[in-house]
Amino acid sequence: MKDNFKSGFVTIIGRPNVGKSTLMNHLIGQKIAITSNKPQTTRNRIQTVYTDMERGQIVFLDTPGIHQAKNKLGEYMVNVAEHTLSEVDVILWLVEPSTFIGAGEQHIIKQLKKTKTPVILIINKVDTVEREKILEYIDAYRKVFDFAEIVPASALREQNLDTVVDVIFKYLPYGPMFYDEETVTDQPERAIVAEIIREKALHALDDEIPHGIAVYIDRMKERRGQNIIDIDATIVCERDSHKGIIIGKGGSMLKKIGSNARYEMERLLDTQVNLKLWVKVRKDWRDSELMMKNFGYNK
Ligand code: GDP
Ligand code: K
Ligand code: MG
Repeated sequence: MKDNFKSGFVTIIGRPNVGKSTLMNHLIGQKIAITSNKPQTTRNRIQTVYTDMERGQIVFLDTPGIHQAKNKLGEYMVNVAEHTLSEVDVILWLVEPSTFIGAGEQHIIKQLKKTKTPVILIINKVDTVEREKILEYIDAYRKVFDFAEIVPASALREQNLDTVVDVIFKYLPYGPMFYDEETVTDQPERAIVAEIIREKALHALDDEIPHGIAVYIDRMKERRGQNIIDIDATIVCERDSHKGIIIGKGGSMLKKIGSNARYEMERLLDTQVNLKLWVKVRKDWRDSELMMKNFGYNK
């Protein structure tokens, strides 16, 4: 390790769907956080690690979005996000490429003004706009907050991500390695597997249901001497009608979710996966702290 090795914590904040999870996955070069075009895809704080033996180690915290809470799960998610701001060394704020700074952004600015942590603004998804417009967006944001840096980028197309890493290192303090070189996340395999199933369900289902689902792993076991893992998992939803939709005609929807999830698990775990899925109804679990704890959303 070098004398001038840097290390620290970086939180990625921003409104739902701006690309926070996508950015984190592409920065560390591995898909850990699930992504989808639906808001509130990310519920817990997920930690990932980027190590460059020459420069340092960045620990990223992918947080749920900062927004107005509607139920206990919402409150929990907002708490996790706002709490993180003062604990980290650098804040990455992701925004859509636009000059419009609305109520959601104003709410975030209010939170940012409470901390002394340097804020790097990432104007994401610049692959979707004309190059000439980017300066206007930078200008609009420069006026509303004193950013340490402003970087236009595309998380999805991996444009300008080297610059993102460079500016993060610029603001990180000198420090030790927190994790060994191979570590990419603090998430246990079981949690990642559950999240993969939740992602495939989000992708396959209509807008109404996904907010109300949780996934837990009943069993995850490697068959001795064989390159195969048996995984039993349960998708929890809030209504009987939702259960019907998740299962689908003749089980077709559940089959689709299962085979998409299995494909990705096999790539992640580098083994064959035998996945069995169940669906259960737990009415209003998002308003029950006890049930939330059960599904891994701990205060
Ligand atoms: P999060 O809610 O902020 O974590 O957002 P996600 O990472 O889940 O991404 C939301 C959606 O935006 C997904 O469909 C992504 O594929 C898409 N997305 C993320 N980054 C980019 C980008 O740089 N360009 C484009 N075109 N789409 C992006
Ligand atoms: K999302
Ligand atoms: Mg996310």
